[in-house]
Amino acid sequence: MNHYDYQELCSNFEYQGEYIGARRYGEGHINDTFLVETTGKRYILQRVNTLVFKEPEKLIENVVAVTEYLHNRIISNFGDPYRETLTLIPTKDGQWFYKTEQGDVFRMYLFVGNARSYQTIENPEMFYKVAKSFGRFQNLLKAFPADKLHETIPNFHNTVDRYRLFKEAIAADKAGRRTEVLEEIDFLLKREEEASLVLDAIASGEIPLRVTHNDTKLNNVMIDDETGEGVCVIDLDTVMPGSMLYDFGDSIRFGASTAAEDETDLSKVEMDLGLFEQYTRGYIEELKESITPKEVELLAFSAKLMTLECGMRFLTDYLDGDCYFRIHREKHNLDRARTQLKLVADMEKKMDKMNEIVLQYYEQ
Ligand code: ADP
Ligand code: GN1
Ligand code: MG
Repeated sequence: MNHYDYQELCSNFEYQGEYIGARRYGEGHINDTFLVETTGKRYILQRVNTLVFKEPEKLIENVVAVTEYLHNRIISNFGDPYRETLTLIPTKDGQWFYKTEQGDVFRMYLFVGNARSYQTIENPEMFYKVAKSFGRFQNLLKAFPADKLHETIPNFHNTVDRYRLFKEAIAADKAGRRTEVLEEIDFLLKREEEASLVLDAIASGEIPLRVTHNDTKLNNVMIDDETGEGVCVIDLDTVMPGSMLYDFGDSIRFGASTAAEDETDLSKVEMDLGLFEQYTRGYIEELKESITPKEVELLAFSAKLMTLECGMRFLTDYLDGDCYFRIHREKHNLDRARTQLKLVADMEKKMDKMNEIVLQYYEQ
């Protein structure tokens, strides 16, 4: 990445106070995130990853539309809109992003204070609260006009299309890594048949398209330091029409794992049924009124599907030479892919139990 003069970059935005400094922040895999300290408030400065988001102007339009809508909804619920959703800071010439001469796109947000995002669940109750947060987020957007949203990444959770891209990557073998990962390739190809279950149910109208978050990783929710409640859902770049199953499944994939996403000791990696239960309890509690029988039927399966899809995306990127997800070491994407496949295998063993848990909370 280029070296920027952060003070100069920030000076394009309408922030309050005098600039003190900026440092790299957070553990996202996609954008470059910086915490900006000033004598006034704190801010987040982000360089949007334009290899991933190929039409950044449209991405920003989505974020503006969604955050404006959420601000109003939160105000009508007597909440604090500057804390309970993201707030974009405009540039001095009234734009919602700043484009450098080289074409890099930056945006600035208010920093959500007295809260943190976590990489692992610290106690089961925390995961229950995270589930409620993502459930509430979806409820807040229930009446959002979906046709206002651009598809920021086409086919984002189209698992069938992800298989197509995976097979293309195997065939091209751009980085010459195919022979090293034959076992992982085989594991994924054996499970291709199930890839279309959710898409088929959407196509037949059995499950509805909703406005969903689509990237419901634990570190995309800010948890209040005092109350432990999920206070703000962040990373709104993939808010698009989707299925609630994507949001549920992706949360389980990351948050219910007993190990980090990039753990190299696979004996540590399992899907914790206790955490699965806490999340299911919170999610169904929030969405009981809208969840359909078909969604209930596919809820536990969606955890496996999203984990399989994510494992396949990591492996595809490994085969392609690590162009999409930011890596911090050699074979990082392979390590990530392997944890996901281990989780899939573990979920297959636990699927009956997972389905029982879903029914228990749905029928309660
Ligand atoms: P990425 O798309 O790369 O995942 P995110 O938008 O999720 O980027 O930001 C990365 C991290 O930065 C988050 O996990 C969170 O810790 C932190 N972060 C992002 N926005 C804010 C904010 N407005 N206030 C506080 N922390 C934030
Ligand atoms: C990326 O941006 P971040 O780190 O929250 C990715 C998700 C993956 C996740 C895997 C836009 O999420 O889809 O599930 O990594 N986001 C995008 O950790 O591709
Ligand atoms: Mg993120």
